[in-house]
This record gives sequence, C-alpha cells and structure tokens, in this order.
Amino acid sequence: MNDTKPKVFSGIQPSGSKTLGNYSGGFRQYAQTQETHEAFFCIVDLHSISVDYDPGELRRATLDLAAMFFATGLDAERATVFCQSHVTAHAEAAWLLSSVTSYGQLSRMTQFKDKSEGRDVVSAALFTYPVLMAGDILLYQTDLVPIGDDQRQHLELSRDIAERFNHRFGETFRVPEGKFPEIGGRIMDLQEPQNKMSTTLSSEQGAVYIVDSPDAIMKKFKSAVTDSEREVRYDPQEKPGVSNLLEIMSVATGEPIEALERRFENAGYGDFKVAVGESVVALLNPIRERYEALRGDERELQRLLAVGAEKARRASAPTLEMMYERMGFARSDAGPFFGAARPKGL
Ligand code: AQP
Repeated sequence: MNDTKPKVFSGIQPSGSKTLGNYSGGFRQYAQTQETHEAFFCIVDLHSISVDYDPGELRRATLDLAAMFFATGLDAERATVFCQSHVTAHAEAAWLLSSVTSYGQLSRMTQFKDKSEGRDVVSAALFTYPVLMAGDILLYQTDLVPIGDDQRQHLELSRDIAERFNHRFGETFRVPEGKFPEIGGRIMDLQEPQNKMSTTLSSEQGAVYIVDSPDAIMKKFKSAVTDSEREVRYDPQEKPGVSNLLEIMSVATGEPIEALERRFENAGYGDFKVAVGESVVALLNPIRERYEALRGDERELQRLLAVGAEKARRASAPTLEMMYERMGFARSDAGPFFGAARPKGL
C-alpha cells in the first residue's frame, strides 16, 4: 500500500434502499477520490443494528450495498471496499474511544434526537453509534471524509474525540477533515422539501431510489411539491421544493444552477419537473443496469468483500495496537498484529 497518498474514508449503512440523496452526498464523491487517495469505503453494518431491523434483511442489504459501491464506480483493486463487521478493530476502537467521549456531547447529536423521537424503545447503540463512527474514521489515519451535510455534527464529534485522545494519551490520530459537496450536500424529500430525503424517514413518493425504474422516477418528479409562484428560481428559504429540484438537476447534469435558472426562465413547472426527471433517469439508469448485473453474482461480491476486509485489517491494526499501548493496556505478544508497524509520522 502506498503510504504517501492522503487517506480517505467513508461509510454507508446497509439499511433500506439507497436514495438519490445517498448518491449525491456519498457515492458520487467516492469514485473521484480513489484516483488521488488511498481510499477506504465501508459498509457500516454494525451501525444498522442501532434501530429496529430484520436480520435476514441485513444480510441482503449488505450485499446490495457492496454491489452499489462497485456499480457507482469503485474498483476493488484501487480502493479498499469492505464490511465493518469483518474487521473487529472497529468494535474494539469504539469501546476504547467511548472512554474519551462525554455523555453530554452525545446527547446533543441531532440525529439521535430525530431518530429516537416517538419510539418506545431507544437502543443504547443509537446513542453511542457516533463513537463507532469516530473509530471507523480514526483507525485508518484518515485525512478526508467525503459525506453529506447531515453528517457534519458526527464528523465534528470524531474530530473532538481524536483531539481529546491525542491530548490525554499522546499523539495517536490524524484529525480528519470533512468533504461536503457544494451542490447536493443535502437533497430534500420531494414531497416534504423542508426535510432531507431519507432512507428510513421519507415516504415512497418523497424519496428517489437509485434502483427505481425510469417510470417510477418520472412519476415521482412529476408529483414533486413546488409552490404557487410559478418561477424557477433558486431560493432554499422561500422556494424549498423548486430549489431542491434545481440542485438535483445540477447534480445529475453537472450544469451550474444559474444556467438552469436561465434555461427554465420561461418554462412552466410541469416542463421543468419532466426535465429534472429525465436528467435523473439518464444519471441513474446506467448505474441500475450495472448494479443488477453485479448483484446477480453473490459469490463474487463475497470474494471482493473478503479481499477488502483483509486489506482493511492490515491497515487498521497498527493504529488499534497503538491505542491499546498508549492507554496502558498490558499487551501480550501473542496477538497476530502485536508490534505491527506504526503509521508513518506517529
Ligand atoms: N438527503 C441527503 N442528501 C445528501 N447526502 C445524504 N446522505 C444521506 N442522505 C442524504 C449521505 O449519504 C451517506 C450515507 O448515509 P448513511 O450511512 O447515514 O445512510 P443512511 O442512514 O441509509 O442514509 P439516510 O438516508 O441518511 O438514512 P436515515 O435518514 O435513515 O439516516 C452519508 O454521507 C450521508 O451524509
């Protein structure tokens, strides 16, 4: 592995069908970075059990997500694509890091508040999952984390945890930076444009799934909520529905928002919504086709994940060992990674 390239890490949960929002804030950014960075992309299956879930569905969704990573352009040779539960260092790191994470800070996480609202049972895992996320990132001495806007607060927490650990136990982690898309960092629900498009919280009509058929995509855009003003103008405060559609089209075509505003200056909302839908079909159709081909071969997906897990184990072991050492654990030399080389510069 080339230790001179900066490192990038990001993860996505294998839960539900992945949305256009996940594409925009997640997948879209990943493939670009594998050329310039040492890249780690993780199916964060341990995160998925923080809310009510179906075990059979978790297995299926894990392979779905593996296929989606490769369908959106990741290459198992160039990037390390793996499953979190295959690399035990992640669960260990989360426990060690929880000792430098405050209860008060975890209580302020807005995603915890949103996801726990109205539930009878709120798991401890939902509360502590940002610590696991910090471990995911810090284990790889990550420089850059490409994510959507909704993960800003969790990334900030990861940075705080890294700094606190470094201060308490000596320089151990690189403090990572987030990479947020300028456009499309928060794709909104098509029916409720004041809320983000979400895997778990959006309605079927409000979310566009990457694997939706062209027909389904067109229907969803035709019924997208706009406003009564009939002017295609970007103004997220006053015109959340129209602004979201402009952002989506900009993500799908690569055209700047101002150019789209000019193009649809004299158009009605009906024509505009059809054009946005068509641009999304053109974007997602080839991805869906590649996805279906890859998803058909489960053995190959399992093989690729095994290759990724081996690379991820080797890359994370030195940092985990250093954490134990710095925290004062009496390590025996029996472990497979004991004495593993330290990451450069630490
Ligand atoms: N609406 C969004 N716009 C832009 N980026 C988004 N992301 C999620 N929603 C949007 C980004 O997708 C990546 C993976 O997110 P995740 O692991 O949190 O996956 P998820 O939980 O399945 O995604 P959701 O849709 O956010 O589900 P809920 O709402 O149930 O938690 C991250 O980079 C995220 O920022």
